Amino acid sequence: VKDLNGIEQVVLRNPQGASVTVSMLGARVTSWRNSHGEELLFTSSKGTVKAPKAMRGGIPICFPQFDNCASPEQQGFARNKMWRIDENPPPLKQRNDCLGKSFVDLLLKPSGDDLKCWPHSFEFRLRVCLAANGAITLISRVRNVNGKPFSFIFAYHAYLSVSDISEVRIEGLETSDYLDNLCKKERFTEQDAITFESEVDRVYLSSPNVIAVLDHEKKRTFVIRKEGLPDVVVWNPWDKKCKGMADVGDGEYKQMLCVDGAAMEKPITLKPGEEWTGQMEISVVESTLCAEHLDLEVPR
Ligand code: TA6
Repeated sequence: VKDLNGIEQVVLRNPQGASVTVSMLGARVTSWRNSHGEELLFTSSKGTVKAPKAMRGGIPICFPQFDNCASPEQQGFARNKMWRIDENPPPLKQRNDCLGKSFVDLLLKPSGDDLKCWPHSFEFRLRVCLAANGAITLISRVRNVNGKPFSFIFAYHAYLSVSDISEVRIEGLETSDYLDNLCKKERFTEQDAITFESEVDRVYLSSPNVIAVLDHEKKRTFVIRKEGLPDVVVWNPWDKKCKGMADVGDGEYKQMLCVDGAAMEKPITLKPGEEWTGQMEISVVESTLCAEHLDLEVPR
């Protein structure tokens, strides 16, 4: 299936009617719908989908570096590259490999231009899976095919769609330390569940692997489970920054919340031949009982 700009995308569907759309541009999940057809990810109404810069929203992949050399791209070039489908993906062995789910594997290898900017050869395999219960799982495997070790940062920059950011609470990061990007990356310790009254841009460090995003107005909880990703980035630009963002409509900050499974603070290092795996699953519970009643095993 092609999008409006002629860019190939893959649509996964489950028998219950849920769907996931993945664009070849950046291997970005651009849509995730539940079995009622309701969109669960935020995408900006002003989004442009023109290579090499993709639309704002969905789930972009941030890799391999935070600042891009001599390029306007932010948070790594992978999100603005054309990936390709692996028609012969490796066989599924275990539940973590998306056994019993519909899935697609996308591949990225660096081009000559990428190597000028970040001189390390890698193979990146992203597996995107849709489960029978509508959960989406993203599994990234990065292999070092270089002669030397290299280090990289990584994030699943998930733009969740919420009813109204003021009605949202994140549970599971209580007591985690975080770096505040709005305070020169100063380190603080979280004291409570997170709620939103102004701009938030934080990297929660070595955080628990299960967190819950409760949307009280929609009576919905996103449950995020991660593996191999120590950090969680939480970001909402709020009104002022939102006005300065050309590709976001005024007031659209209310409907978005970025919660990223990430390896940001300490880069991942791979020796030649080594492979790293980082996985994030997002499922939805149509209820906002607090996490302990939902049996989410959110550590507190
Ligand atoms: O995830 C947090 C953050 O890095 C913010 O500092 C903010 O600049 C934002 O992400 C950028 O998102 P974008 O999708 O434009 O890369």
